[in-house]
Amino acid sequence: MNRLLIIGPPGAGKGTQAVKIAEKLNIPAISTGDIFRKNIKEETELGKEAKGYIDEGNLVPDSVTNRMVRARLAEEDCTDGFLLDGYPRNVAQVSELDDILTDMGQEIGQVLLLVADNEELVQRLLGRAAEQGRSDDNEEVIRHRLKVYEEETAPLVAIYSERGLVTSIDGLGEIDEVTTRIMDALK
Ligand code: B4P
Repeated sequence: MNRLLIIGPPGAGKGTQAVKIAEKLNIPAISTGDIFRKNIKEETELGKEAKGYIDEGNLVPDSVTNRMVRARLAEEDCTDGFLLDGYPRNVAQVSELDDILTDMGQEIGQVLLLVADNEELVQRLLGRAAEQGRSDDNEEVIRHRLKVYEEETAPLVAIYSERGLVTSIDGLGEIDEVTTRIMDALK
């Protein structure tokens, strides 16, 4: 059963690849960032809670994020697998995801780690800023998001490596090349 996580720094291509891989595997791609952005656009209570954190490049509080992910994973389309993009993002969220999956009688199958160097990441995100104008894609906030990744999310690699779940993927090169690398790396 495909229960996959994709992790990596901002701009590594998580969202880009998650959609493509999930489509090939016929499972839902669940992006916490996308869910937050949709709620911000629709001005829901969740969106109002998340907006300030996202605009500054900080993580949204775990209480908000965990509740949202638990509800999403309980939906019927996740029964046969899912690809989680952007969650978990800190050590506390790892524990919460363990609890959620235990409650569902499931476990993580594989963790895909997308790797790219910082300057490439900044260039990609500035490129997206020019095209899409996302509120957290300006250079100051991008550099802060990279710092938050190093402090909060990078430690997850060791945790999941100890469980034998991590596969590193080179995130550089054409988008389709990276997709092929990921498909070849799936167990
Ligand atoms: P995300 O939406 O996850 O944003 P991201 O880290 O920038 O990744 P994204 O998936 O959008 O970009 P990608 O690398 O695909 O998070 C945004 C914010 O939401 C966070 O800062 C936080 O505030 C909040 N949040 C989300 N999850 C949370 C959680 N669990 N807990 C708390 N807070 C949370 O792509 C970037 C750019 O690179 C794109 O323009 C793309 O076209 C380009 N690109 C991708 N692959 C490429 C390639 N191979 N070559 C060239 N360009 C490429």
